[in-house]
Amino acid sequence: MARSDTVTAPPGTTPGTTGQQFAGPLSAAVAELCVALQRQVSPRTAAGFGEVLRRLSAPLQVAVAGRIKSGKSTLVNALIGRRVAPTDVGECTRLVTRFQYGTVDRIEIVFTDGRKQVLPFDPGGMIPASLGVDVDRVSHLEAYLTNAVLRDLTVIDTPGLGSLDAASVARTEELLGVRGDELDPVSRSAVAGAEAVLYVVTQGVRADDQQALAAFTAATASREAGPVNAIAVLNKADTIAPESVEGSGGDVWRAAQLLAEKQAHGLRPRVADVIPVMGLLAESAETGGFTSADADSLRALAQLDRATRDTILLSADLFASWECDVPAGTRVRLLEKLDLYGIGCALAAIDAEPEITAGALRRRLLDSSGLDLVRGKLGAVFGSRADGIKAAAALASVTALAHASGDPGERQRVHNAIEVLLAKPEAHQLRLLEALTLVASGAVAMPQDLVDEVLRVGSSPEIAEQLGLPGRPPQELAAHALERAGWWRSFASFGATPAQSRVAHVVHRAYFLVWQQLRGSGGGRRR
Ligand SMILES: Nc1nc2c(ncn2[C@@H]2O[C@H](COP(=O)(O)OP(=O)(O)O)[C@@H](O)[C@H]2O)c(=O)[nH]1
Ligand SMILES: [Mg+2]
Repeated sequence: MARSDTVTAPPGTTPGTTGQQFAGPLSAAVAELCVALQRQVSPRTAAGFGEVLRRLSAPLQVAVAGRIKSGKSTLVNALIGRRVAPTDVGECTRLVTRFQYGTVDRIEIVFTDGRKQVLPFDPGGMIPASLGVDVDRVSHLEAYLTNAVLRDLTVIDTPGLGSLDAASVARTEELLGVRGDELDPVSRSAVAGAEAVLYVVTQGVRADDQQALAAFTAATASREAGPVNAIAVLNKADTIAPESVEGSGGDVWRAAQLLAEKQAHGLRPRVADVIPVMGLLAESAETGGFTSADADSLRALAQLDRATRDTILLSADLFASWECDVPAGTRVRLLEKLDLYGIGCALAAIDAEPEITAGALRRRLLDSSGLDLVRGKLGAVFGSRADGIKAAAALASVTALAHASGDPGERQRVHNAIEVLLAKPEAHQLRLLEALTLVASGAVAMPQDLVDEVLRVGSSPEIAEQLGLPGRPPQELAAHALERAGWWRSFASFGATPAQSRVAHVVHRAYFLVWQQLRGSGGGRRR
């Protein structure tokens, strides 16, 4: 594994007492709890805890989920910065593939009986579209790659729910933990699930997408996806017809933004917001798919007379088939890499700057794709919260393993140990994540304005955003935090159900800690 064999701690990690590196103090605390509990439970449960420990020191596990053909594999390639996952057709698009960091590039087929077999890359450096083995006996693929992004993130590409192929759906669900109760509890269900989800939707998001999202017990088999650990993208933004979106003013990005906001509304509170992206453009620009030969072809297209150019840009069919000086094969290749919108962007860039280099053109396409925003969001949300997400997922796994043991004494010991951990002041962030998940999933009902407030406090890494007062001066933030702390304390005592009251205490404390922090930074004192 990447982390366990590093000698010096990567930045932003916390060393544990056992010599492993963790995403932060919460993960380290849960790891200590696992080590201590291993001596007090049956060998079977202890083996499960060992698995939890192993995962705690690994990078955050993010599943890329969504309907088939929504562009998941394309986006995975763009994020990793390498065209390695097959897209469109082939056996592998029906399998779950885990992309993780390794010191040498290597692919392994993992069979359902646990056996592994090395799989050579295809001549293009991709996972071969056909495996040459009986796919029905394959559990999933493990791809170890040297790409730096994977040091912090293990990316799990999924075939997608909603595909017609029942077997692929079953495999995806198993890996994400949805059907956890049917699996062997020690080795799989409690620990195999993803910890976070990047959910890919396209223009026509449907009700069953939302059901699928709700069903993702993302963090582990027993935890749901919520705004803490789920991000959604509206992919294929380039294919949106702006005239079909009111208020877009004919602009594709504006149209995508409006649609994304609408979808965010429908998906809330499962995800905090939906970011538009053009995965194909991002993939081509980021993985070397877009070459200087492509830039030359685009320059040739830019030379065409205006009438021809306008005609072929009307539709992909016309673009590929219309008679003109640029060979049809060349045009089809451009379509495959950039689609019509990307080609239009490139031509506009060449018009504005005829001497533009292939490198600069590639950068323009990357900027147009919106990938940087997705990366930024991944960093802000998953990066800053990896510790809490991993720790919460591990605690859920520990609880699930204790339950699966069937021994009431064991269950009680585990329960007590978790209570002790959660009672410590350092564990506040974990309690806040738990409260947030309870409120987001509707398990604890609250008036909508309070739900929104809890979500804001719990799911933003920035204090001013947590308080809903971006850009305001520290004194104002401090006063607001104190006021809300007081309000939530009285809500906890008066007029709340017991479940609401527990959440309210946690929110009160969150505001109190924010206030302390603001006071500390303003007056030169730190807490
Ligand atoms: N126009 C356009 N096509 C895309 C985009 N992303 C993916 N595609 C295409 O959609 C098809 C399905 O993509 P794939 O990544 O295999 O989808 P998956 O089944 O969700 O993994 C492929 O032909 C991609 O080239 C995009 O942002 N825009
Ligand atoms: Mg795919």
